[in-house]
Amino acid sequence: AWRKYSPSGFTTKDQFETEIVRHIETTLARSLFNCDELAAYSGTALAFRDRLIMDWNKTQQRQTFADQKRIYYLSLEFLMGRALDNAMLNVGLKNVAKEGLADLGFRIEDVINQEHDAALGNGGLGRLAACFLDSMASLNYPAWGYGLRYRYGIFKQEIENGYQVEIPDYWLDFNPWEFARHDVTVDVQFYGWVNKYTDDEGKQIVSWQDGEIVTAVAYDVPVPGYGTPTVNNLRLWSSKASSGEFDFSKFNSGEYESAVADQQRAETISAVLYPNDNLERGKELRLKQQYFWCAASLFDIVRRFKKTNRKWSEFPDQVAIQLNDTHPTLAVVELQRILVDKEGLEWQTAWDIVTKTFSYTNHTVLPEALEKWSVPLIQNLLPRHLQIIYEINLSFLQTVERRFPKDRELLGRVSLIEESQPKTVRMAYLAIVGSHKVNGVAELHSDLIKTTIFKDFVRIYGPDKFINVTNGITPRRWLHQANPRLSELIASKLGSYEFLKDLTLLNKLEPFVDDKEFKKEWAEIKYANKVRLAQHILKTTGVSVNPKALFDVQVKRIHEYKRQQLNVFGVIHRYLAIKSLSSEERKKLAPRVTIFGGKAAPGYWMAKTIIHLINKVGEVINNDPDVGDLLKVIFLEDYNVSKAEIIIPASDISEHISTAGTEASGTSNMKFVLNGGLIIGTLDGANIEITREIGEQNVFLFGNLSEDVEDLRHNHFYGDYQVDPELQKVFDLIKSGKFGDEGSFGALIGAITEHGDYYLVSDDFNSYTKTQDLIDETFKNQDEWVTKCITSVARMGFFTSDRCINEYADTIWNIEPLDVAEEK
Ligand code: 26V
Repeated sequence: AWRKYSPSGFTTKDQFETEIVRHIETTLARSLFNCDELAAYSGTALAFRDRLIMDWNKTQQRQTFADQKRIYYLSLEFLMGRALDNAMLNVGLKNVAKEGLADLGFRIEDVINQEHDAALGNGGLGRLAACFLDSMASLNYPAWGYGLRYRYGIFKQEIENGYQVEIPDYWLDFNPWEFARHDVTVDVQFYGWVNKYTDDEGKQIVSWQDGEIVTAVAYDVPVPGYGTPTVNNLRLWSSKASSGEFDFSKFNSGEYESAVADQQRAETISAVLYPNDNLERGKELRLKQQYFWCAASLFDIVRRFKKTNRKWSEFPDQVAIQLNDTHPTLAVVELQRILVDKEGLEWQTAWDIVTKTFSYTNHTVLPEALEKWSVPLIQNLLPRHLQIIYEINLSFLQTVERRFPKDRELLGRVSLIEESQPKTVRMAYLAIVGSHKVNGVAELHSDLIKTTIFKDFVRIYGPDKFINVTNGITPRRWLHQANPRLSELIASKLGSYEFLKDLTLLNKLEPFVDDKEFKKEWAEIKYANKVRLAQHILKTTGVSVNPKALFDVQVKRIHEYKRQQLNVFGVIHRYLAIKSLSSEERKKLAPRVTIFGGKAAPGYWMAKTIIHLINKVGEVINNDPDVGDLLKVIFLEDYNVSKAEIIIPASDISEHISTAGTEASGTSNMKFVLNGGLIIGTLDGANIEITREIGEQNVFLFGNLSEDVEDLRHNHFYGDYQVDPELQKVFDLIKSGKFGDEGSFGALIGAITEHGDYYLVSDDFNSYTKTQDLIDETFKNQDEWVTKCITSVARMGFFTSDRCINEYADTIWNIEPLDVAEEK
């Protein structure tokens, strides 16, 4: 029905062909005679971009006209992946493009594959932000994303001799999906000093003076919703030297080189995405990035609000700002500064507005990931902000003292300033104090933050400020786009594609678990997806794998807490078992392909050692004639969003095996199950809720519970503790030099045998391998296996990011969707 609102633009194949040819010949100035796949991609992208622009403009007009509350999602990461396929599907014209491209001699898949991923994120947190943008647009929420336009996204990973090598990801050569707004700029100040004085009327004036100015330039990216004319905006800021600041006298005095150096220094701010995930390092440039982006975004938001001529007290009725982790916490301080220093509001009046505006999502309990910025660093870079932070702290601590007069230690514990050497600002605490709601991302995680890292704040503010919003994923990208055949099969049974907008409709699939024909088609689709992945594996690694084998997948950032080491030790254990059998006995085994993928932070030595071990183990096992098809070990290079779209639909079992209590939610677990794969997992993060939804009989759970982790860790140091004997055999083989590099692999083992086994690999090993044996047995009965898969998919409705966004809208943002039907 929405299509009647859609603007002029192509709708037929012939019109599409006219558009693509026009773009190739004029926009790109290329001849049709040497039109290669890249040119075909460029022309197609430009044609679809034109279709989005009209709806985009209308959406922005509609939102301005409606003059209602907007949500601003501040995230330092948006892991968008590719845009073309998504745009074609959301506009509903992929088939038109497919046929048009075929006429011109191209296969649509090859054309889609030309696009470079927009990889402006590390992992879960960044991809969640991208799913949220998709849902906010699809549900017609008036929403903007704000982020940084990094020139280099997350590095490209290559594996050389089994080691990870990082290659810069220069991705902006040709990007048709962004629009530079050279007229939308904000000057951002750094360094300088604070001048406090009393003016002629006796008013106290605070002014932040001098220092250096860097200009933020807006780049806008359209975010199309699915099956709606809403196209929201993602605004990314790029840094450049301010024209006002640029010191032209340097040219004249012959200091050309130093003038250029100034320019480059400004551009450095938005140059590169920090590749750490769950590890904070306190680098000055990162703090500069954070403030640059917060200041530009806040200025933009305030500018838009001021155009409405409302009273400041109405700001929180017009504006909701969500802090994606603590990275944008300086926005809290910046809004307070604008209201007090620039707009002249009373401190308390301003602070009420600030806290009603902001809310904060926590994504991790790992202590090494919690942001703490050194006070001297902030003092130097943002002198006025440091004063404001101290004032916020003072008034906060006074309130706490009044409420808990006898508890002196409490003040020290909750202070925004940690009395360390040097002193640091605890950003999570600042985010809590500056927000009206704080949420975790899965039930267990939300419970854990309330009882551990934020316990004191629950006492101070009461329990209602801390809530749970379990993560979700967009079924458009992660089912319809990544697995079109499965989506089509589901639609054929449910009678429409309506489930892509209301994922709970999947429950209507459940009656079909006994439909023989349906099950056969289901299995065929999984098999075809596995064949496709097998081809990718052959092409990229040279290893040939049997698509009939069980595909066992672990793809995610490499981190000790995610326990890829447990997986690879399990693989070696399996190898030892195979070697110990006679060739007759081996015939009874279930063949398996274990697939790993994921990047290690460049400075995370232990994670890189895990990658090395996986590759070396693969080399030995894949070339052992005793093993053959029974076991293959694959490390897939450069795991990213577009590779995930190939890997996830091809999985039989995927691994979500973090030490209980460490993975806040996990979101790939949801993607795998939605694509008809089963999971092996610990009782951690969203695995718990997935189990509750799809039923315990459909999940392979193992390992210790989060409530027992503390005691187990204690026991490693003070109890009588012995490494699991089967795991010891694995260690012995590694130490024998079978996989080379005994030295660094020794350190991996030492972390378990000598240094307390913080991630409880040994404690969970037996349970893990037993559960893997159960998986082998279950997989032998394909009929039973497919039943489990279908039942699970039918029960996954809860995990759509649409549900998640509606929860944020109702319980935190207090905003309503914009009725698109009202527009004529
Ligand atoms: C933290 C840091 C620390 C400073 C250096 C750069 C950097 C970059 C990213 C992060 C975020 C770490 C937190 C994170 O990604 N958490 C993940 O969030 C997912 C979405 O909620 C969730 O599913 C994962 O379980 C959680 O690990």
